[in-house]
Amino acid sequence: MALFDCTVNATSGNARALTYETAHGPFQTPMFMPVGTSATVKGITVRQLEELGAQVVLANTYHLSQRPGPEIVAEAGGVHGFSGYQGPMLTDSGGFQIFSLEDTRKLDDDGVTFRSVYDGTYVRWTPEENMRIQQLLGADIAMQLDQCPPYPATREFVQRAVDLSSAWAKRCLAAHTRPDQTLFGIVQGGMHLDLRLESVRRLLAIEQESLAGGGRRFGGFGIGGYSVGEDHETMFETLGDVARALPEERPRYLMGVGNPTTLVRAVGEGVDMFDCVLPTRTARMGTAFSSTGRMNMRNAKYARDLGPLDAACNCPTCQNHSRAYLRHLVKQGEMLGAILLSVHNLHFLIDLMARAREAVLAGEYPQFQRAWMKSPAAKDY
Ligand code: PRF
Ligand code: ZN
Repeated sequence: MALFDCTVNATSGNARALTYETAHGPFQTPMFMPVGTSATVKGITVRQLEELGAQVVLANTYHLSQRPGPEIVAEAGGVHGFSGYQGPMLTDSGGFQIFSLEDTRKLDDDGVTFRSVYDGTYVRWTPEENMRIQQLLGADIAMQLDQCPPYPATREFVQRAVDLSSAWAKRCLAAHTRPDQTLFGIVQGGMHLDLRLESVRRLLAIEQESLAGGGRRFGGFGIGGYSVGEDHETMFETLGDVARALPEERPRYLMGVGNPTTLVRAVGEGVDMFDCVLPTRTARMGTAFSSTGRMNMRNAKYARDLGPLDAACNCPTCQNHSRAYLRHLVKQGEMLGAILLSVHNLHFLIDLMARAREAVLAGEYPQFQRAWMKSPAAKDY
């Protein structure tokens, strides 16, 4: 297979199983991607990521561009050489971080100016500058610079975010030249189906124009702007139509979503890839996903519970440690508690998507989804 080729191995209902080729090997979908914001999945070693069966690991352009800086990462061999992770990697553009972390930012048609949370200095990003940084970071997949509107937002505000994100998509695609890296466009449009479909049409038109001029195509598509405060059902009113408006033979990546039940439902709507800090962030707060729903490991009911965290799980944490021990670690603020729960939560989502893929390959995804929705794991959704 050639670089960035995408093969549809099977479909079942609207769910898909893809294989995608990168310079650091293939990945297979449906897939959950652990988030390593600052080129580290917090508390987890590269060896553990491999053992967990992580396929693609994320890093964030915002954070790495501020510390240690893209030149230092590039000198170290890019995000792969720097972090030691040799599988496929993806950098998010950082657009989302600017719009969520920064209260002092100024948007204009040409780009965005913001104050770094690291040292308060002003930083100017045009789409071209963002591409320069992501090409220095050298992940296998780069994301376009986009604007993610908050929720709720007026229709006019969301329309402007689509206009700006489309204009930036075109400039990012034109500025992107690194041969061993591909660029994903990002769909915006808030909760308005017509604006979302307009965003898709514009991305595809930009790509056609680029190809006609001897330029590149998008390697896949991010679906941004969801999970920004709306409830689950609101997202599902439009998600399926948006996903299925995108080209069939390219990956669809729902950005920043990590709730297990949302993943199962989104795969059923034709989404292929996910990332989220949820499994690792909640682990650091003492919360575990499980086959019986979320567990708060601080709870006194686990004080003398010598059973495994989740009897249905075969991760290293569940193979080796009791609930009583995990509760003790979490209660004492021991760093091992956060690490062991992070391992378990990452395993939970990675394994869930591996099983989703098996179901698609067997032609049984609708049954898989129905069984999940009836299971106790879906209850605190
Ligand atoms: N855009 C980008 N990254 C993102 C998002 C987005 O809209 C979201 C929204 N859930 C998460 N991460 N570039
Ligand atoms: Zn486990």
